[in-house]
Amino acid sequence: MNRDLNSSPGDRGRTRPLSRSRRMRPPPSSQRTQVAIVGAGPAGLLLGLLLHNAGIDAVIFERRSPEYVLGRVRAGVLEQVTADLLDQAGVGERMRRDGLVHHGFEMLVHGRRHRIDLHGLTGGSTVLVYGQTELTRDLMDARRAAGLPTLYEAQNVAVHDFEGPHPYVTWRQSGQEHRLSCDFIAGCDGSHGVCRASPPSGAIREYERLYPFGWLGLLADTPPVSDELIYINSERGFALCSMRSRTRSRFYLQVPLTDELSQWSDERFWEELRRRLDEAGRERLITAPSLEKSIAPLRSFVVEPLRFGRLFLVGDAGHIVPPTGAKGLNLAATDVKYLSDALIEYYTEDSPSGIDHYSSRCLRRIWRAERFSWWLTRLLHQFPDEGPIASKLQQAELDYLLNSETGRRTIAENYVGLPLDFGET
Ligand code: RFL
Ligand code: PHB
Repeated sequence: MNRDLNSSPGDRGRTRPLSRSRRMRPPPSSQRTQVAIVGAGPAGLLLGLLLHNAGIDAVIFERRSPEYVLGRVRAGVLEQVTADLLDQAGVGERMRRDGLVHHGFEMLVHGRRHRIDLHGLTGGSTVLVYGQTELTRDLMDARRAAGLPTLYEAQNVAVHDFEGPHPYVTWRQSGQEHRLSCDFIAGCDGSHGVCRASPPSGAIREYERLYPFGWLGLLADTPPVSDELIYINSERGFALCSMRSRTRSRFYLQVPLTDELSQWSDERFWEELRRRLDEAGRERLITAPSLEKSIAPLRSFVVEPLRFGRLFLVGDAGHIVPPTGAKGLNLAATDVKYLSDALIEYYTEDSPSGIDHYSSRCLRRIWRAERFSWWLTRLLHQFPDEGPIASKLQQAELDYLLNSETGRRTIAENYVGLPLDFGET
């Protein structure tokens, strides 16, 4: 066991606070904290709050403004494990009030609808439809209310000496260079962050698959076309009808990677969606001006390991899934759970066991979700480069799965997500 976390016994006394004065939250000007968190997306904000609730200090560095962070439209579906974690962090009130509990979803395959009864097939599990933007706002509000330090618009954030006992973070703000010493660094800075790029080359292994298409998303104030989400496999390509509330909808279309946003007027989007929907969907579709429109490429990506001495990679910084399985934010939340438990164990029980197991515990769950997201992406999208046989094989697999209770249960079990502890290998 790596008890010393790369420090000498003499160092450990200095880097392991636990005296009463050290555990009080220092003002940012003291230039020292226990955990430096890079990135104020959902992973960084949730980690900061769980640590604060356990009496552990953290400072968050974010390169964007709060408005910019809240302007990104992303995830919409929360697993029960994620929703429970938000309750545990004390930010679940609005989510429980405004979130929509979904007992199932529909799959529209070549004009025929099939329902995946999540609740019935999994012995009572459901998912919660609640936008990532709202969840981020709840976390930001809780952080502000508790007076916790978040440095927005921090430039040139860099992480240093995390392989040794005295890591530190440097950044630039208002034209000045700053430095903050810490015990640990949590890299919650997403897929283009600085933390994943910081370990020496050779220390990190990357696994990647790119898909030959992207998702064009559109948000509009219009009622959902169905009470539940509809995942659509049509000859014209994948589409998804999702929602944020009873009056706000989110739609996605599979588009070629070469497409530009400027090619997609609202009119063209609605027309294409209509063509991929069935008659019942077309009848209920009410179009409205887009509030947001964006194209996201699809990617499966994992790095191993997720820990380098005193630096941890968390959420999208360590792994990306194609959004088809709605797993990205949920995985980020469970990484945070494993890391916060590990750090709390370290500070309160003087045990590095959770820290030592962080990477392997997360990776096992991550690979399960990567597999499901890859598989569902393959099942539901068109892959024109693979020829007509690929589409025939895909249809046969869907025919088999959707007409078998075992097949539908496989989809349902993966969609609602694994429990936090899912047994031995
Ligand atoms: P984020 O949200 O990207 O936040 C990282 C933050 O780090 C900041 N940052 C830096 N800060 C300081 N210095 C630097 N050098 C920095 N570099 C970056 C960034 O500005 C940012 O604020 O990562 P996090 O917190 O790990 O959260 C991950 C989730 O955002 C992501 O996995 C989900 O949105 C994925 N996802 C979905 N996940 C689900 O669980 N359910 C869904 O239904 C779902 N739908 C989706 C999705 C992602 C999508 N896109 C856009 C790929 C739908 C879509 C279309
Ligand atoms: C969304 O509402 O943004 C959403 C829902 C389900 C997915 C992906 C995205 O699988």
